[in-house]
Amino acid sequence: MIKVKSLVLAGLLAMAPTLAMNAPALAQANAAAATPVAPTPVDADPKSSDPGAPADSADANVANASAPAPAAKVAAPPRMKPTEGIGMPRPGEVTLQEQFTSTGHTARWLHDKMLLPLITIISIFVLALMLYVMVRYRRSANPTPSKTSHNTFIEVVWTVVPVLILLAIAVPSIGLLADQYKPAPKDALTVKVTGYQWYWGYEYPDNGIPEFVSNMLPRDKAEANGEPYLLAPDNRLVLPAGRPIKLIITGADVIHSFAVPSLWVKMDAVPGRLNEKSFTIDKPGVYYGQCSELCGARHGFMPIAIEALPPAQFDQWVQSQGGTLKGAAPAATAQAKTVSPVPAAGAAAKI
Ligand SMILES: [Cu+2]
Repeated sequence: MIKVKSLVLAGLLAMAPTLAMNAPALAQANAAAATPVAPTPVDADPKSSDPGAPADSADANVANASAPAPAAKVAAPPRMKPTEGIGMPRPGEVTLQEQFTSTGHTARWLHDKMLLPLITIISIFVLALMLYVMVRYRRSANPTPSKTSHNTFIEVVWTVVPVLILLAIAVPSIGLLADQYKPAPKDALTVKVTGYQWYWGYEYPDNGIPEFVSNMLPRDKAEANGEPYLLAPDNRLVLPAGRPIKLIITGADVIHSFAVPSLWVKMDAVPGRLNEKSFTIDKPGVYYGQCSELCGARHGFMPIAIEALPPAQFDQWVQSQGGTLKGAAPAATAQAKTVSPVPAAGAAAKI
């Protein structure tokens, strides 16, 4: 026994210098690992910024990532105020949120104009039929029941009618399903979305804007901004309205899900896989969403806000982040060519 103890002691002594030497390195590594993960207050996180000025934090990132510095400093457009009840749930709401993409309009039409009326009519019809049978054929009113066991006509009807109803639903439903996974057009703006435990990272490869992260705003800051607490992050995903967008969605650690109900967007963010979601936002606005795949302790605290800007303002925002415009705006042709895979002539027509 004594021998074992002394062996353990000797072992520990032998390891002591190694441990001591590694301690600072370990502490450093831990600190580095903890920095982006810690759910720190907005101001304390070096990658976050004052919610009133989303541009600043991304500026810091741009500087760190040795992106080409812009010739002249462009001011970011002011942070857009959300409209009450738009791009967010409304109190007491039972249907889908108001939609702002074409697939969203189709989906809402299918839900509100087709599925809801159909299930209501069918439920009422079946209930009425049952009530009628219970009253009309009760024992006192119908003492000698009929022995009928087959009625070809009725059997054909109750087989064929449901088949026709299902076919009628299938046509728009399959179309909607296909629309949801339609690949983005070639000129779409690509943005990479990465889910982390527990925040989002956004990167604009087309514009040369490196990744910046988006953390939830604490209650006092969200309320001071006039934004919904638990839905409002510090840095928003800024996108152009009216231009096709391609989101490349992935996860860094576990499976998350990038979901914005009012844009009909919900796509899993899976580590090691690049999922694609393309859409065009109808009009400028702030559209809120949340992580929709249970991803750990703070799953409920990694909100999403998409700020859709008019195209000109979006370009201003890109420049304020030190990014280059996708395509070939005459002044930035030389820079843009290096960034954009789109031929300059085609791209010029777009701008
Ligand atoms: Cu998540």
